Amino acid sequence: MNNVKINPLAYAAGASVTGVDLRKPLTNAELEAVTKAWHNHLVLVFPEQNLTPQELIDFTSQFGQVERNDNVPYYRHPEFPEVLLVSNKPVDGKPSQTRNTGRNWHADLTYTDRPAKGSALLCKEKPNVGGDTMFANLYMAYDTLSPVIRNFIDTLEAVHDITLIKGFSRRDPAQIEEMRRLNPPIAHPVVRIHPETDKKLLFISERVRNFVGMSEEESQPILDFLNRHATSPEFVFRHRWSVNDLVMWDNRATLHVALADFDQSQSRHMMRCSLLGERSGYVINVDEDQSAGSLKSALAAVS
Ligand SMILES: O=C(O)CCC(=O)C(=O)O
Ligand SMILES: [Fe+2]
Repeated sequence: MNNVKINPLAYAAGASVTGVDLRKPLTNAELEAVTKAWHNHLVLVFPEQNLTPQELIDFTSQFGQVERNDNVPYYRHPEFPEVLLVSNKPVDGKPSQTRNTGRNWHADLTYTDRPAKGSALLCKEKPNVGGDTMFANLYMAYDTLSPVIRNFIDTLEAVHDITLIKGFSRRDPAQIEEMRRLNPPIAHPVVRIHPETDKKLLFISERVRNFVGMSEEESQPILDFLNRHATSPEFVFRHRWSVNDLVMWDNRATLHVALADFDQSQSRHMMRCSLLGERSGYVINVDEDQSAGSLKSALAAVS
């Protein structure tokens, strides 16, 4: 028996979860109910959860191993490296480097060999209006492609590139250098099978540069189509935050984007914990891969 109540918030994804206090460990029955809802609705909204950083870590760790953010070792909570601060509040008098985090459609940590299993984001301060986050259902994206395209993408691999994070080049140069060094371009399959639900999904993102064996020129129109398709309004749930909302998403089956639809002079302050995903992909030598497929090399070969 448990008092957990699940209420769907949209067709594509999203459900609110009430009747549970996340400051305490979940009972087995609660954990089971929440996990089931997570797999069904992909994005869970737990309102009125005023958690401390430690409580956020403890809650998240009930769903897997919590990440320490070593691939992007900046803006972690000073005492809790597991907690990333996604905030527009100045740090030591300087603009926060995470003030524009998540401004293009992405899943977390796909530029690593362990894209996150899930992430939990807790809202501590928000602007009067806006600062919404949108989520897109990647099962729907896959299921609604024609058999011909599905067949085409079935064995494709996509090169995920940290430098395609929107606004990346405006970050601190020393941090850019370090983030590139820690996260060389990595290839992941475009079609993945979710390890828990066994369903196929379209694992695409706006942080993909090209497909393996294809030039950027060849890849771009297909990428544009797949990203546009995956983020069709019909597949999207839009969350309007309240303070102390905790939102936990299935990072393997969704994309998300943080909208800059708010007055930046007002504070928006979030704490995030991510769960380590299974190992996937391989580091790719972009120069070698590109020279194989590029139009330029084809022309050079015939001249
Ligand atoms: O701030 C948000 O709404 C989400 C930012 C983001 O992409 C993330 O925390 O993973
Ligand atoms: Fe994100």
